Amino acid sequence: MQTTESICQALMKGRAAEVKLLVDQALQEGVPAVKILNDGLLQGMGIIGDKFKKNEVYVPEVLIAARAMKAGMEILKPKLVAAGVQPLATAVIGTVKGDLHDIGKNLVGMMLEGAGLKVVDAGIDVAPEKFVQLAKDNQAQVIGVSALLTTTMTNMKLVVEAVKAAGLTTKVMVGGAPVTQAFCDEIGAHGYAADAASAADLAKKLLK
Ligand code: B1M
Repeated sequence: MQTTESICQALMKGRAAEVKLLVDQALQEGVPAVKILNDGLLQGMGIIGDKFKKNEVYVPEVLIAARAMKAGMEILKPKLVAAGVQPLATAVIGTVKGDLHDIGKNLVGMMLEGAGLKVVDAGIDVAPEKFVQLAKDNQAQVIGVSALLTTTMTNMKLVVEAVKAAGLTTKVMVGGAPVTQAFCDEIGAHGYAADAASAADLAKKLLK
């Protein structure tokens, strides 16, 4: 088995220490950093994302896979930077104003990173102006807004309006338990995803 395939397998099992060792081994073998990223780490995270969508794995498996990816990235990141590899795009994510739930939002962030995006996490209870400011500061192509409460999801509309008012072309995607495609359409957001793995697919689609 190629080392990148072993990295993919170890990541899917959430074996962070093994992923670290294998990434190091692949680098020693002269495998290019970008190949290790694409065929090892991102491949593994992509498979976990698909399994998550099909309910073949659940939140804990995604969390430990993401932790393993992070461990591999610690070794790989300096090599990628040295090789001039750029992230696919930048996404600012956060939970909408008034809302303190962040477990789903964090999962979305992990899946976006797993899809090759740089993620700027604005945190929870994020005001529309803060989303806009961070999008500007980081030249983000995507803003991801999460809401878990029927009382706070309405604040997503304010984010869409603030982005428009600032003249940004940044795409706004929304999600969270009470959010639906119909609500997304109603507030004029660019896209809705039902789960974290679909959010990563959606972000890539919105970038095209
Ligand atoms: Co809260 N809470 N909570 N809570 N809480 C819910 C959401 C609730 C449904 C519970 C219930 O009554 N059955 C209910 C909302 C009712 C409603 O509005 N319809 C509720 C309530 C009422 C409240 C408080 C008002 C309670 C109170 O104080 N009286 C309060 C509000 C505080 C505030 O935010 N201002 C409150 C507080 C809390 C805690 C702080 C205790 C805690 C949050 C801890 C934390 O997040 N760090 C909490 C929790 C844990 C929950 C439940 C139990 C679990 C939420 C969760 O993390 N789910 C929840 C009940 C439930 O869902 N069973 C509940 C797991 C997570 C992985 O799923 O976040 O849906 P989820 O994310 C999914 C998708 O939605 C999607 O991807 C994820 C998975 O792939 N997704 C996106 C999420 N964001 C996305 C963004 C995207 C795309 C997809 O694109 C950008």
